[in-house]
Amino acid sequence: MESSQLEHILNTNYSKKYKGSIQYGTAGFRTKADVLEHVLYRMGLLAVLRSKVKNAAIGLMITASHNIGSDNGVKLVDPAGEMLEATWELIATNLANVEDSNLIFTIKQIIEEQNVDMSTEATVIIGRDTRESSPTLLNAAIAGIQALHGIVKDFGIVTTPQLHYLVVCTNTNGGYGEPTLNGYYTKLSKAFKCIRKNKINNGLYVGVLSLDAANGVGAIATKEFNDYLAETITINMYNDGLGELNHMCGADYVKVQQMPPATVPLKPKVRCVSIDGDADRIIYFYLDENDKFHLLDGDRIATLVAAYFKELLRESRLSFQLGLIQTAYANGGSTNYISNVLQIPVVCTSTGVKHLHSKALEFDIGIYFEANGHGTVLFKETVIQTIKNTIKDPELSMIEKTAVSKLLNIIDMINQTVGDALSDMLLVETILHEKGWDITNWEKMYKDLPNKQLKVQVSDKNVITTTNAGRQCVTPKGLQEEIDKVVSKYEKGRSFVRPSGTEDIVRVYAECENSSDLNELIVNVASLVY
Ligand code: NG1
Ligand code: ZN
Repeated sequence: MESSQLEHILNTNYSKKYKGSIQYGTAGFRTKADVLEHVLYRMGLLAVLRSKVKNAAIGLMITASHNIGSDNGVKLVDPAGEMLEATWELIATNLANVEDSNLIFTIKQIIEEQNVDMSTEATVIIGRDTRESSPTLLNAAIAGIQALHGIVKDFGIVTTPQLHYLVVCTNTNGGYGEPTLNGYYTKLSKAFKCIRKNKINNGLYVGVLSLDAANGVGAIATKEFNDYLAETITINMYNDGLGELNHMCGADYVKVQQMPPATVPLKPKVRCVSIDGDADRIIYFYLDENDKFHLLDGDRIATLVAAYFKELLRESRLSFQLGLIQTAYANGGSTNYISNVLQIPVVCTSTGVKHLHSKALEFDIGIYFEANGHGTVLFKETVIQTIKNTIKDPELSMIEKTAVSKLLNIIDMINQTVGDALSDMLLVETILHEKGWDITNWEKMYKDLPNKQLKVQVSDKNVITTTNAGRQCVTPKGLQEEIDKVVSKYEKGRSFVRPSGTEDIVRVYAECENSSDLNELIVNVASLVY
């Protein structure tokens, strides 16, 4: 392709004014919204090229998840709903940072190096969260897509997992579900209702919960979803969009601060959930009779789900290989419980769902959750087929048949494309309902080690590099030895530091047996980072 054929892509409305460099990180580009317009334009261009290479629709989501309202971001979604392939992350970073004078050359280079057939049709499926800056950034992305003659399918304001769902459904011609929001709500709610059979309460389980929607897009989705779920569960929503996005609320705030969100009225033992700004994370919490806060995070959800699958497989007499994927942030109490009590293999990967997701694909049924509540369950296609064939077996006993039929509904209830707060919530509610458990029964499965996270501001976070799934520092030289020395003083002590991929900070994590030691431990480790 001649450069002259690309001249029209130079659009002065989206020229690069930002002087700093920006990186496609753990969750795409994420930074102050006002420096992102040229990035969105260029990601529009790139999404078209990616779509042509894959000969399939590509997703483009405009969100900064749990970040403050003035931030924004963009990530591309590959055809099967997974995060953008790693080599293209580098291409994206380069494209976002080149000067305008090099834009045509860079696009030409991508076309040549990736063998892009420019005659292939391209489709980009777009979604955005509720941020004020999102419409402007949307226009920039659309301009980029149209500059390379791509087809835009704009689904407006949707949650991140809804966007992933829409991409997969589009690329499978409806095989995964109908590629509309109605299709999404119908698929999930139908499976939920099928297992629950209109019985709202069961034993100690009461079908009422409070939901903190982080004043984000999850509030809109929850309102819409409620119409499909009516009479099977009552969701009382707070932080429903009128307040400030992610401000003193949402899953990240509750998890990191280990305290309830502001403005959610709390009654003892009432199940509460917090989702994040783009509704791909969920955590549970409650207050006890003494107003003590109890958190049930992603690790708790993972263990509940893993134990449930183990039970269903035993009852159905199906033998599939179960695996559970965590990151370094998983509480040692949960890892111990999964390996020693549930006896399910556990794998630890680097932070960021793409790492967990790809590892989970290696198991017949791969359950993955980050401690912050981001996760889902993946089933191999052969597993789904076997389950579908088994249900037709006339020899099945009643117990086997019930378990197999539950498995089939659970598969439909789970958004396998990515962690999904609303789908995960239905899964947890289904399991608690079935067991007749209240939230304290669930919490009794195992004991969390007291734990804490800190954010440390440093002049250059990238001075710290890590290995072993982020658990050990490689540079600066000597830092890991210093950390080890501190940690060795505490019973069941564990601590690590790593640069965040989404914020300009270094994260410090620590856990140990005695809560009275925790502050000292984490402060001592954090002080090594300054
Ligand atoms: P970083 O900022 O790289 O730690 C955070 C979360 C990840 C993941 C991404 C994407 C923690 C400790 N880290 O990544 O788990 O969710 O954001 O949103 O929660
Ligand atoms: Zn999120």
